[in-house]
Amino acid sequence: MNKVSIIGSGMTGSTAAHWLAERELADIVLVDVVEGMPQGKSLDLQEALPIVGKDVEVAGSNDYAATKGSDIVVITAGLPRKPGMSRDDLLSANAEIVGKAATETLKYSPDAIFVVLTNPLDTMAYLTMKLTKLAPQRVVGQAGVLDSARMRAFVAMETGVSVENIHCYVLGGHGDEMVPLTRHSNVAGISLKDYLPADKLEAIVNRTRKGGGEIVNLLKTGSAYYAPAAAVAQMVEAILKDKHLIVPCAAYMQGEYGLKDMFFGVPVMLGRKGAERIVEYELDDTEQALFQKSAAAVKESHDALRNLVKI
Ligand code: TXD
Repeated sequence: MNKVSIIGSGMTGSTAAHWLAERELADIVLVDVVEGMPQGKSLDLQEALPIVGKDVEVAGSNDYAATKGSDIVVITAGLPRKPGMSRDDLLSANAEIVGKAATETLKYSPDAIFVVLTNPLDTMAYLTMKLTKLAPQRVVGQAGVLDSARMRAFVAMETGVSVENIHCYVLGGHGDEMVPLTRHSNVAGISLKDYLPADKLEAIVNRTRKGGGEIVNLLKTGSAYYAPAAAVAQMVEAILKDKHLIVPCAAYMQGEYGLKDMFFGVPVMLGRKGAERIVEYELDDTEQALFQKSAAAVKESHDALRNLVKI
C-alpha cells in the first residue's frame, strides 16, 4: 500500500485525509504539534472506514518518525488567514513551520514527492525546495486545482451545465493577482469567451480571484478546506497512479513562460516522478501582461522570504 503523510492535521490536513481514505488511495499518517489531536482525528477516521468499506490504515502522531517511508508528504501545517489578512501576512510564521516540516519529513522519507499547501503558497513551495535541495520536479504546490475548481463551480452556477463539461485554467500566483484564463477555459469545448456574455464572465473572473477571501469572510475563524483538500486528493491520486494528469499547480520555473528561480502556477503534468512536465500555453498580449503582474507579486513574496531565511 502506498503511504501519504500529512503534516498539519487542522481543517485542510484532516479533510484531505478524509478524501484520500474514501478513495482508498494510501495508508495515511497525520502529524501535528497539538498533542492528541492527530491521534484522535485519525482514530475517528479509521473507525469510519468499515462503514464506507475502505481498507486503509490511518494513524496520527506528534512525531515525524511516524512518517517514515512515505511516497508523498503533504504540508498543510501553519496558520490560516483571518478576515483582513493577505496570504503574504502569514509569511514569517509559516516559513518557520514549513521549513521544519519539510526538513524533518525528508529525513524519514528521502524519496517522497512533496505537495505543499501552506500559504503564501508559491513561496512556501519555493522554501521547501530550497531547504530540502530536492530536484524541482519533487516539489509541487497546490493552488491552481483549487482556484480552477472555484471558477468551474461559478461557471456551472451561471450556465446550469454539468461541472464535468466545464474546464477552467487559473494560472499564476495564488494571490489576488492570479490569472483565470478565459480564452483557454471552455464549456464542452466552446471557449468561455464565446459561451458567456462579457459582463457575466468578468464577474466570474473577479469572484474567482477573491474566492479564498469570500470564504474567509464568511467563516471568520479560518479559511477554506473542503475544496483545497479535494484538490490534494486529486493531485495525490495523479501522482500515485502515474496518471500524467495535466492540472494547474505551482511548479519551479526554469525559463518557462520567461520566468526563472520561482514557483508559479502553470499547467503541470503530474505523474509518479512528481511535476514531470510544464505545459506552455501561447499567451496573447493581454494574458502575458496579467502573467507578468502576478509574477511580480510572487517575486516580491520570494524576496521577503530571502530576507527572512538564508536559502
Ligand atoms: O490552496 C491552498 N494552497 C490553501 C492553503 C487552501 C487552504 C489552506 N491553505 C493554507 O494551509 C492556510 O492558509 C494555512 O497556511 C494552511 C493550513 O490551513 P488550515 O485551514 O488547515 O489551518 P488549521 O486548521 O489552523 O490547521 C493548521 C494546523 C493546526 O492543526 C496546527 O496545530 C498545525 O497546522 N501546526 C503544525 N503542525 C505540525 N508542525 C508544526 N510546526 C505546526 N504548527 C502548526
